[in-house]
Amino acid sequence: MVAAKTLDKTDSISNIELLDERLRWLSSWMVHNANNIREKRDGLKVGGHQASCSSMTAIMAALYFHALRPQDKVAVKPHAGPVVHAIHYLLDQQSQEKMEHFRGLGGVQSYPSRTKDSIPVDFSTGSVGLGVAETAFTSLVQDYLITHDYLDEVNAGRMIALMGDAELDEGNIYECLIEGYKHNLRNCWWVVDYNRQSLDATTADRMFRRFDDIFETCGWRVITLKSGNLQRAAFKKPGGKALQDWIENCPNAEFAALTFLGGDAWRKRLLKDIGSKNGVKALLKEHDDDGLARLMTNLGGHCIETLINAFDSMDDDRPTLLIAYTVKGHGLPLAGHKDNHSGMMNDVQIKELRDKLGIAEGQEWDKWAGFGDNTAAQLQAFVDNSPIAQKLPEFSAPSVDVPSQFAVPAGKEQSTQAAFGKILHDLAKSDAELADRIVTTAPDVTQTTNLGAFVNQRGLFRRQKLADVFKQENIPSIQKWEGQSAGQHIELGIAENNFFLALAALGLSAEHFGTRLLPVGTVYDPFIARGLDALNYGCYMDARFLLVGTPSGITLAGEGGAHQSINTPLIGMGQPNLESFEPAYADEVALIMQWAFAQMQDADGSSAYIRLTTRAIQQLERKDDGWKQDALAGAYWLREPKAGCEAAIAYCGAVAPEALSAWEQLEGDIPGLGLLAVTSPDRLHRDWSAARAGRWKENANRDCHIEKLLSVLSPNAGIVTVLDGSPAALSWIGAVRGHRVSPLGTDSFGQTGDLPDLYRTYRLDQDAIIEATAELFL
Ligand SMILES: Cc1ncc(C[n+]2csc(CCOP(=O)(O)OP(=O)(O)O)c2C)c(N)n1
Ligand SMILES: [Mg+2]
Repeated sequence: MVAAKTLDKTDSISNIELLDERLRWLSSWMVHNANNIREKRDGLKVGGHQASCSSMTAIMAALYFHALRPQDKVAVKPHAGPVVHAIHYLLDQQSQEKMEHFRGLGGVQSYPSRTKDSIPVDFSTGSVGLGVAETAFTSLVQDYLITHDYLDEVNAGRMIALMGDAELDEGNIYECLIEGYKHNLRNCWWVVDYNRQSLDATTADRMFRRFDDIFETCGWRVITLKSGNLQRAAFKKPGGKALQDWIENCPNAEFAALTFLGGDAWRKRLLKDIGSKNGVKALLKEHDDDGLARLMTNLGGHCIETLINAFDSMDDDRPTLLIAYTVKGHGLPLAGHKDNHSGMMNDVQIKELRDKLGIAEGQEWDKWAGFGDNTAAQLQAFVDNSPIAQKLPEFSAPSVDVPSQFAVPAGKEQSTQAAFGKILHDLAKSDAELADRIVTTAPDVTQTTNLGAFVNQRGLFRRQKLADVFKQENIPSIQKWEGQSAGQHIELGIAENNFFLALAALGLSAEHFGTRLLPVGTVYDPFIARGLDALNYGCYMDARFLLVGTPSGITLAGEGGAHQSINTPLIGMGQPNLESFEPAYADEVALIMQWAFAQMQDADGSSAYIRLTTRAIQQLERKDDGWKQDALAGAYWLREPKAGCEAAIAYCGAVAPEALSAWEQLEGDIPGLGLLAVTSPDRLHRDWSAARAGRWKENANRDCHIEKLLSVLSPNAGIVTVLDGSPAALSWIGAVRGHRVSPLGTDSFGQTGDLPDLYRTYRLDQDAIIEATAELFL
């Protein structure tokens, strides 16, 4: 299954050259069709990137039709998306209809999407840099599976990123490089489409060789493909050395401009600069203008033979950066122009390209138009037997049993964070299969987020054994920090971006490798913002993980304004594919965690985010389990209101004691006052939106959970909402049935202080709740 296909090189080079050309055509045509031929209803530009695609077609042709192995996985530069679709079109795995609907509803997505595209997409891309780094974390996950005997080493794939050179400006690339080095990253290729152009401009010449240094320092092999075969042959001729030196020293912008201008401009410039050098005139004379342009742009990243030789040479598991020099817009009239990122060929230009390729008008979508029958048959056979045709389908891994309930940690006073740690610890001590599949991770906050007990029980993951020096020296420590291959905690450095990318990679283990892992990651709640794009990226790929943001809010008191999260409840509400909760009591934590592990495995499920606190509060005596179902739906009446009651208090999370004591103070004066325990503003709001949309879309007239809960109150009732976070997370509930709302919460930066001072200052205390409730009656 894993052996690379042996191909007759000479035959395959010429086939791949033709395929390169065909991919350039199909990707150009797809963009052209969407922008210039398909009917437009909104007057908006459709968009697409012909120059970015053609910059990469040779690299992609050489990879997909030669070097790829069935178990390898690829992240494709977002704006080269059309090229992957064209590849699958040649394999009859993509339809003309979807290509015609490029960037239309149900059509080929602008950027490769795991969840929205119909072709196999290993990694979504779009936010540049993230897909690249994701390959490294997926390789780490692969190693985790190998050392835990879930995957055979012989089936290890390479995780490959096909990246634009501007992606090298993204900071997350370097954070990932450092983390990769710590974990002995292997089986990872990053192939740079080094066209030295980004969106705005040509790249700074000063960067030459800088990337080599950086990557080599981090243990990577760097291979640079500067020239193609034609250039290398020319360099060997008289005058060739002068030409080579000239190319070496030519600034990026000038090279790009001359590329755009073409053969005549190249000739004039070369004659001016090096015409007097031995052999140069004669060398230039060997080529007509077109030939000279071809020679000058015969860079490594456009030369199939150079590319496949390079791929063939990378036959071990060393992480490798392959810098393939290219021209943005290669083979198109856009080549080299600094504005070509969103530039498109006009009608005349696309016609000229079509004619040059011998494609008749009306046959633009024919896979092999312009080739004779024999060549067409030969190419089809070649493609059908190529590596990409052998690509393994994604796996669907069976679910892991989740115990029907998690024991609630004992203790009259507990914090939700401590309860979370204890529940995980209990799982770690159990022989439940679930416990074996849990992988925990944290960006340098393992201990302060209560993951320590799990790690002590289940061990720190390291491919190579890592001694716990403190233990060896018999220095007492509560933390066992010995790394071993069987460990189940992946310790990461502090970079939160890496943390979220690791969670995403772990959360796709079922689909990528056929073994379901259940990742649990903890992060200080405010620093979710630091990795937010990576979190969004993981959710967009529908990776499944349990995120725990803790501690949170101004309840963090002494830690001050830089550590107190404010808007994370809104992040939880706004993020698709992530169900968020903020429990107040330990039994709610147990309930939600149990639900989350099932939800993470449900085909229509999602990831989950739980916002926790270190504030220990008095636990409740429950009469029965009646509250549980409602709690999972987002809220339950902790104190049931009387029918027609004029007021209610709705609280969420750490401020439960304040809400409860305010309720106790008020219920004598306001008989039947309700106290609503909100466990998930997110689920309440989603359900409300879905129910409203459902009335129109599916003609399904159903009440949503929050509507049902609030229907007990008088239509004129007022509601005080309170949480340690943005008040907007709850203030909306007034809109459900038209109740007046007085929202309490934090909407300015926190500061240091003790809890009574801060809750008073930010109006989260019992008095503030009483004042707000009283005001409802004014
Ligand atoms: C995080 C992020 N920022 C900005 C963009 C918009 N954008 C898309 S491609 C691009 C430039 C990419 O240049 P490069 O990686 O060199 O690709 P090329 O098209 O040159 O191959 C930019 C700025 C984006 N997609 N993601
Ligand atoms: Mg570029």
